[in-house]
Amino acid sequence: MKKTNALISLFILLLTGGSCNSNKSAESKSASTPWTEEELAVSVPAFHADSAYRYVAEQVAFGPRVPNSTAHRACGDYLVKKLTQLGAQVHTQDMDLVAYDGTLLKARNIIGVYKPDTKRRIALFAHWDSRPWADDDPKKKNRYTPVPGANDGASGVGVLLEIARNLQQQQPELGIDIILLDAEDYGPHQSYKGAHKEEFWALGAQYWAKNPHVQGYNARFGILLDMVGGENSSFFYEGYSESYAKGINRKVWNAAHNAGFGSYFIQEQGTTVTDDHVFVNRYARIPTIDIISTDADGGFYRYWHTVKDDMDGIDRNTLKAVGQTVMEVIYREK
Ligand code: AHN
Ligand code: ZN
Repeated sequence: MKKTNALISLFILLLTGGSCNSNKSAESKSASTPWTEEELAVSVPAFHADSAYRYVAEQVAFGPRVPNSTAHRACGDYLVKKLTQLGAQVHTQDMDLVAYDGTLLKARNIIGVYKPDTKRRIALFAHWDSRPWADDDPKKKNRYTPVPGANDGASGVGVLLEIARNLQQQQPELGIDIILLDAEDYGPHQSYKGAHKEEFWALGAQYWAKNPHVQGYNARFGILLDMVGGENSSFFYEGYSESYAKGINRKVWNAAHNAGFGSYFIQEQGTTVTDDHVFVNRYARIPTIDIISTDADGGFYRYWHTVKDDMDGIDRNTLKAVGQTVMEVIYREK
């Protein structure tokens, strides 16, 4: 009897590819590989969420970082200064980018390099611009107002600056590049009547992926952070990341589970998102994943592209979960 039940269960498991939720035990949901002795021997510094939170707030305080605005220029200067203070060798790329509607964007990618002479490298990405219009706002009157971009933009950069602060204190084996991309979020307004193309997004990433800051640049893998500060965030395996860099997804989610952040990093498939990493994979051919918060229905952050994407929505616990997880990965890499 028991044996028959077990066989039926196995049969169902095979039929469903093991993805049936009701059939999944708590244990199999949080399955992860423990670190090896060698990996465990590494001391990974503590990511300070308060410090990351401050870096997020400092960007938001400039106002919306919309390309061609004064706040955008000032925040760019701040980021260059900050990365320099934090001991990185800083490269900037000033670009004239053409938006979907023909607007010329004076844009700037900002890259902080640690251990420039090391061949083995990891690239960490986030976009530092913010969206010119809150076109997902529930109120019609707000849909041409710029978003504060606390979560959508500043959160990823804030986490990377806190990682940079740690890199200055303790260097991992590999060289690390902190790559702050511009003009991610100047994609067409929802009211736009023309064709919506994915190349309208992530303009700074497309530039960088075709013209990296160092000739012949390569990295073992890349990690993009997007919307990593929202309250009650969850992170699923994003679709493009799965097709281009499945092993990196597993590595990162495994690290999260080992570090106790399994409640944030859900080991299940999520949405497919056109984001900076798509072009890094496609043009620079660096296997790169996107850590991007989505809910169980695949929707983005609740205040995504609304005027409420401000500091009130930023939760230090989420910054910590993501920041510590990325540090676990980069410090244990040999
Ligand atoms: C699109 O909506 C096509 N991509 C979302 C990428 C994004 C926008 N991430 C943050 N803001
Ligand atoms: Zn956005």
